[in-house]
Formats: sequence, C-alpha cells, structure tokens
Amino acid sequence: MNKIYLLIGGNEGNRFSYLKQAITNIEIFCGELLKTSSIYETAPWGKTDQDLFLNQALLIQSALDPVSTMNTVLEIEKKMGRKRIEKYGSRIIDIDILFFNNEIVNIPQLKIPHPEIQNRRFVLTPMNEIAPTFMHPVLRKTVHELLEECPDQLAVKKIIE
Ligand code: PH2
Ligand code: MG
Ligand code: MG
Repeated sequence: MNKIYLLIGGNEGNRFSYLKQAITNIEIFCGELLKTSSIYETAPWGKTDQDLFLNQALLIQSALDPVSTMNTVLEIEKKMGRKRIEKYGSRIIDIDILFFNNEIVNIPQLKIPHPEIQNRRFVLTPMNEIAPTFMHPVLRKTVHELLEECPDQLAVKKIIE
C-alpha cells in the first residue's frame, strides 16, 4: 500500500462543496482517507488577480502506482467539470500529488514531489498540520523546516477546524 499526500483546492463556485465532492471521489477511486487538514482560505499564488482559494491537504492509502494516481485524479477533476483554460488561473477543483511514499518520480508528465511545494505557503501550512515531520525526499528537510524557510508571504488563513 502507498501513502500519498494530496493537495486539493479551488476558487470558483461553491468552494466547500467542491472540496467535499473531491474527497468523496478520492475515497471511491483512489483509496482510504487517513488524514485531512483543516480547510484554509488562501491568497492566489502565481496569478494574483483572481478570487481567494480554499485549500486542504489529505493523506490517503492507495494501491495505485504514481502514474495511475495522476490519471485517476485528472479523471476526477474532469468528471467534476474542470475546464483547463489558463496556467495558474481560476478553477473549480485542482487535485495535486505532493508526495508519494518517499519516492521520486521525474518523467515528462509527472514530477513527484510536486516541484513547487517549498515555494508555496498554501501547500506547506496545511501539510504542516498533518505531517510536520515528513521529510522531503529531494530537499532532505521536513515540512516544518520548509515552512519556516518559505519565502512566500501570501496569506493563508485557517477557516475550519
Ligand atoms: N493553485 C495554483 C496556482 N495558485 N493559489 C492558491 N492560493 N491555491 C492554489 O491551490 C493554487 C494557487 C495552480 O495549481
Ligand atoms: Mg496545482
Ligand atoms: Mg493540478
């Protein structure tokens, strides 16, 4: 069984409902949900003139391999109605693989760990809630250390316990 950390988020429509739908689909198609962070409202990173996001980190246990996990979460996004228009643009739901066990995957269609983790407070803050001592297998620092060193100062606010 694989332990996979995911980040889910979105900034269009009923953001809470889309997070809930994403979790339901992840449980059906990927595997058992072991941990969930609080929900955070986060300032948009990368393209700042758009609505605030909700983000949440999840830990799941799954029999899927990395590429199957990627294909499955992309299918879930599609089934939920996501349209890909613009890089970093607004969306109803995004499901990203952050970590997959301690594995490093570096193929054209998939990079694990997600290459931007250390630059994004909206990822590190929810991750720090559920896995502060998890070691980044490339950077060899814990999530807590990466958060302490993170240069990103965009707002990340816990809104639900
Ligand atoms: N996702 C992005 C780009 N910017 N900003 C926030 N706050 N939250 C996100 O999930 C997010 C983002 C690309 O996937
Ligand atoms: Mg993303
Ligand atoms: Mg994505």
